[in-house]
Amino acid sequence: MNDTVVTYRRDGNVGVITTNNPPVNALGHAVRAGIMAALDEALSDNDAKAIVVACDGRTFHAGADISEFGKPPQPPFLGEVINRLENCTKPVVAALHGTALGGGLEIALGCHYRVANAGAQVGLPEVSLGIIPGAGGTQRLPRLIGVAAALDVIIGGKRLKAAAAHELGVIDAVVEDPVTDGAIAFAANLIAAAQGPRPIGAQSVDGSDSDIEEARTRYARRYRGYNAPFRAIDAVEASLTTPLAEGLVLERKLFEACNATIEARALQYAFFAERQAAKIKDLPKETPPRAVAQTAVIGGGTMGRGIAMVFADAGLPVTLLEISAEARDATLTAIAKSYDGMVSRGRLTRDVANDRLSRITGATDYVDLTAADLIVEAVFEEIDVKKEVIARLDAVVASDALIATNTSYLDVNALAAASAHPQRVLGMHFFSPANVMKLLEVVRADATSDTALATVMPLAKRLGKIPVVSGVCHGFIGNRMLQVYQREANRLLQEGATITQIDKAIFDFGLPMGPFAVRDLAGIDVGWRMRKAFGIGRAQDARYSAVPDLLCERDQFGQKTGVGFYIYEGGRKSIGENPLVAELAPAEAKELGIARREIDDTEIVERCIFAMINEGANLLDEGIAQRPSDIDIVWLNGYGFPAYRGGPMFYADTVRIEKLVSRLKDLKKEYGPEWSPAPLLARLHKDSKPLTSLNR
Ligand code: 3H9
Repeated sequence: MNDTVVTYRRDGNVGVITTNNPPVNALGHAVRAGIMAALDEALSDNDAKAIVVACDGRTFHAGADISEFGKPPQPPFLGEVINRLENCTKPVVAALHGTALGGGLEIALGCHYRVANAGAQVGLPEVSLGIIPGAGGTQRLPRLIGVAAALDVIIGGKRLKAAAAHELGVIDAVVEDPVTDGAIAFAANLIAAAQGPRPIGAQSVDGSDSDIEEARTRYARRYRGYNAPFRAIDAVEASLTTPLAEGLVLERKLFEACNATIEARALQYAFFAERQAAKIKDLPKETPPRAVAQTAVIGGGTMGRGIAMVFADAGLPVTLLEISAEARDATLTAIAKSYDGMVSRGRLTRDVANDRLSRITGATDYVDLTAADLIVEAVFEEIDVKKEVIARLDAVVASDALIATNTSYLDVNALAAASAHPQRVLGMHFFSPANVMKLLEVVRADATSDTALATVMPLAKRLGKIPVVSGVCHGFIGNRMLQVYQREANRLLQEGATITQIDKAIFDFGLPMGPFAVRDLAGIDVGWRMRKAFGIGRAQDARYSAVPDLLCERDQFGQKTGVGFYIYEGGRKSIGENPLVAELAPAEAKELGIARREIDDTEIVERCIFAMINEGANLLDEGIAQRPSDIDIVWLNGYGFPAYRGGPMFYADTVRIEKLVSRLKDLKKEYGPEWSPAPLLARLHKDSKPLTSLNR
């Protein structure tokens, strides 16, 4: 097998080692063993005076094989392969294209010279997988480019494009395609100039303790709750004072300790979960997508504007329909202002911003949408308004054009029925701000065609989104779970906890904000209007908390009105709790006959998070979510669930289903049937299986 994964050939007096391990030339066991065998050949080939290490296919090695990390390691280890490359007596040149990441870059750093084509990128993304570079990256990169720049790559996750990598000295030359030929020519020049091996390990390190301390401070907030980034800083610190061989031993130790953490399991799980989410179980693989060349958005509110920018950013022309010329112009002005902001913050060049803006055309007449292949409606969250929009679209667009609704709660089946071609209707639930948030819930109505799904899932990736398919229910996957999470937060407030305590307990668990702070940010009125529209209140839930509604009745909507659960000064900065909340909550408890008491943080976290997990299990049983990992991807990318906990369903397994079910039963005794363990959890408990065993 090694023979076919890694091959050796000679081109003139250059030996060429080539890996071909699709899709990304991951450095699994066969590749490592193959490179070792090919090196034997290259070193014993007397006619080979230099060696090139290259890959076929779309990329140079994109890293170690992540799927091997949970299994017992099999020699040769990557570090051994790399040490052998570095110690080669013949000069070794790496030929980089695509994404030379993690172990891929480490291989290149073991080589004596590196060339890349213009499109290549290099990086060390290990901390995003809960580990540190484990094959020399923390020791060789600082030696090559200095500690400060290495920390940007290793901890900051900075990917360097070929030109930047060249400027920093990571690569020696940018060459024409095909890159392997460029590397062979580079090697031939080395031979001609009698240039020998040039191991990085022999170089000294440019940096100081203050670089290390600065990084510890700089990344403390970004990586709150994480382990790996700080162990990576420890490893880089060692490069300052220890010889390479010692540094490598320490790095390996830290790598192994990191790889044994829940954080590593969680982040590696999330890596594969994200890719799995793009796959729809019962969608025939060969279903051809519909071409999407022209898009349209209806409604220029916050969501509509953001969605139009998503299309424009991805290179798709988009027509934005508004109700009047004034509204259209105001929308286009607001979009131009958003791009201006990005330019002034240095996030885009003026040319790129202008290019994107030029793809957005305003319109006020449905006939201007005739050519659209995909139309996303983002009008007012009112079913009759949306039905009318869909019917009007039906009259002008091609009968197979796709119509997506950006609704957060409405019944997508009912909306699809407003079209004469319900198979073309689906939900595309973007999260706010649409041009920033990665998550896209793709809502599959009963009649939605395979073609519609086969079009939108890959399109989402092109748009830079992470798509997760959801069935139709109130709130789909994310917001349905959010509702029970908020329900529990409200109840804890009724029962005696303060909003500050609840928010802090959830923040300490790892979410970026607690449930009350989030609602103040998004606007408490959003949920209030939705509940009014759906008639949600005490009729369905005897312990329904009216506190948020009572605030809204006083026009206290959160940050935008300067007061919500908290009071704000100068817009976003909270200066303390709104005293009204501390009056309303006990009054409500009294009215409902609830005895107030001291509540500890463990109970707060358990009730908020376990309620959400139980609802997630119901979503699986109802077939709304395809697999537990899809739910995790929704919560990691749409709601800031701490990635080092893997998402609510992965987290449930770390708590253990047995403990979860037992706690749910206790809560049921105390609070009622809404705490009944989901039938799926009860079954898993009976069979002693984790939730993640259902991922496929
Ligand atoms: C590391 O190197 C540790 C070392 O320091 C030392 C250890 C001792 N392994 O993303 P895509 C699969 S840690 C296994 O859709 P794209 C992926 O699951 C590693 N499988 O393509 C998918 O499978 P499927 C450091 C991998 O073009 C298929 O390949 N490296 C790996 O959008 C296509 O992937 C990284 O963290 C892997 N390393 O993006 C890089 N990578 O088709 C991780 C991919 O069955 N990879 N697969 O769903 C990436 O960031 C992207 O895959 C990449 C391509 C940018 C390369």
